[in-house]
Amino acid sequence: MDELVNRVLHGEYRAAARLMTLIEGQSVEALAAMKRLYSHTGQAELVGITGPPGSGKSTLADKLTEEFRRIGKTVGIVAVDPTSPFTGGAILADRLRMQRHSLDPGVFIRSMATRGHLGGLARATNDVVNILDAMGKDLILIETVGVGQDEVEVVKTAYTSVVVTVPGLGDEIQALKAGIMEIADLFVVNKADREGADRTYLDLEIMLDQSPFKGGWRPPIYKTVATEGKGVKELAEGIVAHQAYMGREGLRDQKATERVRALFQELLRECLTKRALERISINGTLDFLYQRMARRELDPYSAAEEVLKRVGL
Ligand SMILES: Nc1nc2c(ncn2[C@@H]2O[C@H](COP(=O)(O)OP(=O)(O)O)[C@@H](O)[C@H]2O)c(=O)[nH]1
Ligand SMILES: [Mg+2]
Repeated sequence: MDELVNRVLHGEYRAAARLMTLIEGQSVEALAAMKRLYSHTGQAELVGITGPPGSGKSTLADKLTEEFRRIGKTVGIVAVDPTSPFTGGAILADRLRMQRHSLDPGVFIRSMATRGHLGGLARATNDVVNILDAMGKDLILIETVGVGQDEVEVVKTAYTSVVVTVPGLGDEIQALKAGIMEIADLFVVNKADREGADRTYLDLEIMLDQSPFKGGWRPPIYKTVATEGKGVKELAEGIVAHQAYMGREGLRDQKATERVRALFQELLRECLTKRALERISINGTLDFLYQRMARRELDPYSAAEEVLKRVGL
């Protein structure tokens, strides 16, 4: 494991991929490695890219990567997309995009399996982000579909959040408004080659006019055609400007603390639950307990309190 950690710290691609696989499999050794890597994290810029499926997030991430490579930054991409089944077309397109960068040692791309994370997707994503950070990647793009709570949690951990929309999503913008709208630092109207882009742009402008925005930053809106790379340079500049703003105002440190708080609480929840359940299970199962609750011989409220007492809390 020491060897693996050292190789990750030297930015070795295969070692990082191996550790990420161990993390996804919840291995105990992986946890030991994460402990050792932690002090080497904190340098990377974290950029979340969220929006509905098919809005062009992956294409944008790909083109942004090109742009950031041009200015000499190394890039990590973490793609979290529960709507992309492994057999689906989107993954195929993602694979092709990944291949384009596969010869560039300055780029590392990882797709997260969205199922089977005992510790939660947000936790696993955080670990992968930390590995990329420890590897020395300057910028980490985190692509998620803005659907579930899990994905929102993931985006919240980024220092800069880009929300992607496309023309003709009138209702969707309303929905966005309620949820991830408030976390957007930059907006993108992608597929600006399609009809209605100006309208969507205007809708967003109006919405921004009506909402009190955070501090001194009014989220700018960019029109892009990701497939052609149009508007991507401006978007990259906008991201850099936001990073500078965050640093200047001390907001980056604030976000970093928030990120650590979320990670710590998630870990604590995970450890406590695991230990407590182990303590009360018989032959590795809790079925007897659930059956008693189902028969109404025991109520789950008292049972939860009883468990805490037994672990000394
Ligand atoms: N017309 C047009 N198509 C685009 C644009 N950006 C992406 N696409 C296409 O939209 C589809 C979904 O893109 P993808 O990046 O996989 O979306 P994601 O699901 O948000 O990651 C792909 O077929 C892209 O080629 C754009 O600006 N204009
Ligand atoms: Mg995608």
